[in-house]
Amino acid sequence: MYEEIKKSDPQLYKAVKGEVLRQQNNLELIASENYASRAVLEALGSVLTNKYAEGYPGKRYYGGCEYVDLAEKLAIDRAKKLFGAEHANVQPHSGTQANITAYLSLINPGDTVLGLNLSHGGHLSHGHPLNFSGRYFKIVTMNVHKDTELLDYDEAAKVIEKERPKLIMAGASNYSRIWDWKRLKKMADDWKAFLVTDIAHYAGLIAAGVYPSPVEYADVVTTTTHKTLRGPRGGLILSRAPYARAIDRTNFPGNQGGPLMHAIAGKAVCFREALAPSFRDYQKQVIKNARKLARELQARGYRIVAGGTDCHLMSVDLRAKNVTGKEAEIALDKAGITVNKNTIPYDPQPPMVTSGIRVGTPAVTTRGMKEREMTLIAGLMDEAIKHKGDDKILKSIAEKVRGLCSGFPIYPGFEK
Ligand code: DSN
Repeated sequence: MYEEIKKSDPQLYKAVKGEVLRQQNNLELIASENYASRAVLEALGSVLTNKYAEGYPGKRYYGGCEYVDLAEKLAIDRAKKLFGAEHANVQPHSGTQANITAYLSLINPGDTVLGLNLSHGGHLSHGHPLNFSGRYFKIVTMNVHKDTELLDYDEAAKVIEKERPKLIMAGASNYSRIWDWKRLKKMADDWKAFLVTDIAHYAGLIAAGVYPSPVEYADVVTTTTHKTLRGPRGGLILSRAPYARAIDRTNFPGNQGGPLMHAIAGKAVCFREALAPSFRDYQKQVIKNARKLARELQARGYRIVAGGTDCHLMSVDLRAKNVTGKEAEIALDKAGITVNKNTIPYDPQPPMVTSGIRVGTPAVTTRGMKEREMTLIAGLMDEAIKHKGDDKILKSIAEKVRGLCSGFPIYPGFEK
């Protein structure tokens, strides 16, 4: 595999080959990562990358678009069918760009936006002061309740009444329980705010019908296509029909230039895969695995934020183990287990240290792991965290991880 790169660019080949082996030999527990299918990879590596196609199918600024039009139409139709949406724009290069388009289609710079507190599970593009969202909009936040660690809807309602946001941005990159989309829609309607839901993390679960969909409630829904949805890296916007024109014009020419046609082809492949019955089985297993992993970690003395999970991820509070998120991330990395440090709600530690790690099961489930392996993984994680200062033990755990992973090949043949 990768013969041309190997021949022409040995330096880069090292990076590509190294990454193939890292993915195969390590346990990937980063909640936002997954392994795209070979068909998705083929689309991404296709000649569609050569084509400029500013505009939309049938209305382009370049000639020669008949085949990329076909790809984009397939992606649009499949996305609409998959999520039951009235309109789909498949051009956003990323989730953040989808969010830029969503905001600027509905409100103006300077307007007030309500988003989930970043350290309670929110996302940079929902109002971080250094992000465009925090720079161009006045951000007010919703929080999780200190005791339950569930979204505090009553407090959010009070914030809405006081601050009158023009737009509510609901969604998270680290919230393990169910969002009450219907309640949020009512709260938005009460004060004539738009409801945008960013389902980047839950998209695959929602497409499979194993997590509630906001599509019937939200004015606009944004997502990435590469997390639980298991497609190519990229973004997607779904909306009600009346917003279609504003969304399309804001995304192009408002926010992006030429669409990445190879990525759009990859999205078409991914949406077709997600429409297949086997995708539902996969997503059910993702949740079963996450719940099992949470229980196994709890049994080993780890506290799971909000008491458990209803989706693909969980936040693990490490304070009882006297370990920071940063230390755990480093130790686990040395043991071949990849996670990211993450603040827990009301975290006493700063964001570069944190008291927690975020753990997710989409990637390990794609490679075929089930509940039995979740028990093994919890044990390996615990062993690594306990021996965080002992590189020799961490190396021996990495060997065990490698042994476990060898039974679950991801892309057989890629390593040759
Ligand atoms: N970086 C993504 C995540 O890890 O959740 C969000 O953009």
